[in-house]
Amino acid sequence: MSRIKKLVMATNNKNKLREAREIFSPIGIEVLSQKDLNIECDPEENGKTFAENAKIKAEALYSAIPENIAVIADDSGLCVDILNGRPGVYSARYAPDGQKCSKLLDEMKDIPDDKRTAYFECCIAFIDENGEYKSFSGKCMGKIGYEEKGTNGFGYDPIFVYGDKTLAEMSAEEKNNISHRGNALKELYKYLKESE
Ligand code: ITT
Repeated sequence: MSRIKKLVMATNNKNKLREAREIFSPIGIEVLSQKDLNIECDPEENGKTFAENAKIKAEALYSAIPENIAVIADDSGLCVDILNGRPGVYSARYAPDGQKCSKLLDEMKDIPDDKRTAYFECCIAFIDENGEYKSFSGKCMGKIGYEEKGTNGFGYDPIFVYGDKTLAEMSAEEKNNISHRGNALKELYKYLKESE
């Protein structure tokens, strides 16, 4: 069991919130949104790494909430090896939603199969109810496909191939079991259990 039963997620991305809830609700941790607390928070993400940006978001929300409640923030993105890790921390800004996958497929159109390796990375910044900060990260290794497949998930899921499927062809449970976000949140949960 975790000593933390409730936390608020510093995000404006409803898919991240949904995935965090899918992972944490069954183990007894309620994930509130900024909206649930009537807080608007969207700090400038000017860090150079996922960890820096996650910390910026977590600290901004922590200082905006009136009560002492634990906070998590997720900064994540897709890193393509042949593109030297791009779009990386710029994944959200790479193209508007709905054009991200097609733009990346276009950039990758002449890249052969063995050079299409990529990974998702997620950094979770956690600030507990006493203001103590810790960070956790997770990765998911895969490949960039040749076309968009599947309608589940969000962002780059339709072109990210893991095993023989894209993440958008997986159920929520299947994705959460192997995803960067799932792996990072599992690390956080392990810490919460150990630090009881
Ligand atoms: P917040 O900052 O408000 O949390 P955001 O969407 O701007 O939301 P990021 O700055 O962390 O979040 O950008 C991450 C982007 O990387 C996200 O918008 C997606 O395009 C992509 N991404 C992250 N996790 C993903 C996942 O599980 N599946 C597909 N794409 C993902």
